[in-house]
This record gives sequence, C-alpha cells and structure tokens, in this order.
Amino acid sequence: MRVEGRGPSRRRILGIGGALGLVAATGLSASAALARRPSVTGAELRSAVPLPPPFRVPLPMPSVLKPVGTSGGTDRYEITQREASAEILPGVKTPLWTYEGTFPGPTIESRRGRPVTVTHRNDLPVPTVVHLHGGRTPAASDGYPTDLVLPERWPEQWPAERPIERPMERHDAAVHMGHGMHDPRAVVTRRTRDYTFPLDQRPALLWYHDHRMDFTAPGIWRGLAGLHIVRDTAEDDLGLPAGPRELPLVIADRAFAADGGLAYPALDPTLRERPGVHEAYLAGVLGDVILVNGAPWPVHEADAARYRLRVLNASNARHYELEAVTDDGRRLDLVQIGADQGLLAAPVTHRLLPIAPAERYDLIVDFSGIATGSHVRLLNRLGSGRTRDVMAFLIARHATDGSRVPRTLSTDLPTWRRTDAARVRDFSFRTGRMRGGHGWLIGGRPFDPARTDVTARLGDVEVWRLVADVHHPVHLHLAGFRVLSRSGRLPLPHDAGLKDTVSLRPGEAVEIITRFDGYRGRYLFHCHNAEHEDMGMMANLEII
Ligand SMILES: [Cu+2]
Repeated sequence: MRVEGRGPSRRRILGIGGALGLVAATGLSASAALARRPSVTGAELRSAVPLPPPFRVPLPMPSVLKPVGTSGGTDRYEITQREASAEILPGVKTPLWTYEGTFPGPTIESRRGRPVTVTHRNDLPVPTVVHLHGGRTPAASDGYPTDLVLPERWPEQWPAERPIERPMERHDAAVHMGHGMHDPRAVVTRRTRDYTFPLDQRPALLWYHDHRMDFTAPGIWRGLAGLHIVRDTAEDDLGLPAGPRELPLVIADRAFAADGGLAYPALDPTLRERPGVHEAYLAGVLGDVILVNGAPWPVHEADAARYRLRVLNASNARHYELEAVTDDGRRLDLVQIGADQGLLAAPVTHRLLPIAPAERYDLIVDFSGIATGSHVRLLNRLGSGRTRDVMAFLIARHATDGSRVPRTLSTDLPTWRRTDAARVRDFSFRTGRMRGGHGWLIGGRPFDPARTDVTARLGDVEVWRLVADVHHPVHLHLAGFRVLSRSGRLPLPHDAGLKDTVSLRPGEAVEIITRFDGYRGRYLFHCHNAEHEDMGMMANLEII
C-alpha cells in the first residue's frame, strides 16, 4: 500500500522536532514549557480521494456476536481474523484487516462473572495477538505482544524443520524478533488460539484489539478493533437510557490513499518484518477523516429524549475534546456517568470533554428540549477544518422517556488511600534513542520482553507517579486505578471513577493508585499512543 498525500505541515514538523529537541537537550524542566503547546501529538496524513460531506452517512451499529455454544456456564465465541473490503467512503472500496469481516469488529455482550471463551482464528497474512483492553484477564489470555498466533503459512523466523505444536513448549517458543530481541517466555500458537475471559469485574465498555509486538499501531489502523461490553443487574436496574437509546460510539481517524486503501506511513507496508513509520510520523499517525463506528462523520436519527453514549477513542494518536452543539449554537451538557472501568459514584457534568486514545467515557445527553428536524453536532475542539466535525444527531421525533439518571450510580468504587500503599514508584515517559534511532522510552529504556521492569505482589496497593514530556495516554493491563493528582493539584473532573488509561499532558506528573489483584503473571503497562507503543514505550509488570 502506498502512502498518499502530504507529510505533516512545516509548522507541525517544527513543533514536534522542536519539542523533542528541547526535551532531549534539557529534560523535564524544559518540557514543562510544552504544556502550553497545541494539543496535537502526531502528524496528519491527507486523503487522496474525495471525501463525503459531513452528516450524510447513517451511523452504523456494530453487530452483536452470537455465541456458538455454552458449556459449564461459559459462553463460547468464534472470531475469524481476515481480510475484507468495506465501503467506508461512499463509492470507495477499502481493503481492511478485520475481525469477522467488519470494522469495528462484532461486539461481544457479556455478564459480570460469566466467563467467555473466544476462539480467534488467524487468516491474515501476519501473526496477530488479541488483547481485551480493560479486561481483568489471566496472563495466558491477556494478549502479551509476543504470544503470537501465526498464520497457517509463516515460515520466517522459525526453524523450518521443526513443526510448531499448539501450544508450543516454552523452550521451543523463544520468539526471535527481527531486531534481535528474544523472548523465552512467549507462548506461540499456529492458526488459532482460545482466549478465556473470566469477566469477574465491574460492568464496563471494554474493547479488543490487536497487540502484536512492534505492529500494534498499523494492525489497529487497518481495522483490528471491536467492543466488548460487560453488564450486570445492578446497572440494568438503574433505569439508564437503554435499547436503541444506548449507542456505542467508536471514534477513530483514518486517511485514504488514491486506490481507496487506508493510507499509513509504515516503513514496511507488508507489516511483516520492519516495524516503524516514516520519520515525520514518529510522534503519532493522524488521519483527516473522522470515523464513528466505521462511518465518516455519520448522522444518527434520534428521539427527542435522553441517550446513553458509550464513547471509545480508538484512534492511534488523536486526542479529542468533545462538545455537543445545537443548530442555534447552544452547548448541551455531557453528563458523565462512567469511566474506563465502569460507573462513577455520581454523575459529573461537562461542557467539554477531553478523550485520549483508548479512553472510554459513558455519557448521557438529553435531546428532550431540541426542536424536531434540527441537529446536535458532536464536535472536536482540538480539530481543525474537517477534523472539527465528529458526527451529528438529527432529532427526528418527539418521544416519551422513562429513563432516569440516579444521583448515586454505584457504591463499590475502591477507596484506596496513599497510606495503604506498599510502595511508590516513579516512571518517566519520554523520547530517547532506541536501536540507533528515535524511540519512546519508559524510565529511559525501550521495551524488552525479556526484562522484568516492575515486580508487584498480588494484593498490594501501590502509588505510581508518571511523568511525561509530550502527550502520553498511559494504560495499565489487569488493574484499574484511580487518579490521585495532576502536577500536585487535584485530578480533573473527567479523571473521576476507576480508569485503566490516563492521559498525561505535556510536562505533567500524574499520580495514580491501584491494587494489583486478580491474577499472577506477566502483564504490561504502556503508552496507548499506538505509534509510541510500537517504538518502545512499553514495560513489563510481573505480578507475583
Ligand atoms: Cu506516548
């Protein structure tokens, strides 16, 4: 696939280069000055095909996957990862890498504490790894980046004379990566793998996506992402908007090449051997088309009633600041009822809501006062030109509304205090050198699967202090956390509740508190700017 279109604008190149140079030269004190820079980390590709006008394409809903069977209280699902073609832009065929032929992939609906097994079959031309983001998952099913599912024919990097069993013995499974890394603990399978999710966790909007070593960013970009919703009766009983008035919204930016394919500045467009992106895009890849549920700037016909919007930012690097604006310029309240890891204790009202890559926000918007025939546009204040638009609601009809938004949403949020912490750890998220080139480092080091960076005891409470140079949305596998402070001040209103991804802003120091419970084994924490993640910004977390 050829990458069409321009590189970043001159202003952006200077911005990023200047920022990196400044940080490299003088360290964090200088990076504090970056806090006042525009909130863009990355460079934007420009599409080489005509783009549709906004708010014409209907908002699609991802299909809900049916289990293929149930045994012993576990629902079993099957997902085939395969190439498919979709009409994302009207009249344009776009080849994708998909779960079950669609982008986003099918949604899995599940109940708290009811285990789910998903058999993934890899019919793609490259190895894959599935991670359930936000899942409290045993390590063997958490989608460690070297726990590859190989395609049927994948001779490279493997002794040809040795047939690969499923699953491989550990001593056979050492994964040799193209750049000389070695992971003796990788558990590699061929063609299929069963991922088991106990889902013993708070109800939440989770998402599954590819997490392959060095190639996560282009894998997600090509379409490997889908939703997984966990529910329980306590949440059902709240009386929140439901059924057709509960809308999952997967927001992701993309760009399109002249042949209709997705543009991406990969050094190796086959995504087989050489990881990374062209230099101009080291800080992150942005597209000039905003997709919601896989449709460009869609419109949804809505009742004049309350809606529950379950928003995921599935973009590789783009941050948004959302607002809902009526035709007469009035801003509607975005009433937040949930965070990454489920319901808040009580609603929090926003006029503007920042959302970083991989974050989820559970929102109530009330269209009851809106004139039928008029629009409410969901806009991105951080965008410019066409990336300011996200989607629109056309208020189509009056309706009765029996929904409620209770003042108390949940009473089970953890109440960890600093004094509970067995340990305080510090991590910097900064640019640096890696493999002789540019990298993104945690604690000054690029990711190495064979090195344990953090060893934490199961059941321990810890405080982590995370320091950033530029924007880094930091994601912790296994454990949800709460935000304690931002640069010594109180957390922001949208930091409420239990999170698994926190957006570090340029120059900021964020403290989080968590308790490592659930399972022992090898997990990860990393930046969820997907390009940063592929360029070293991950670390190992061993729970013992
Ligand atoms: Cu980052």
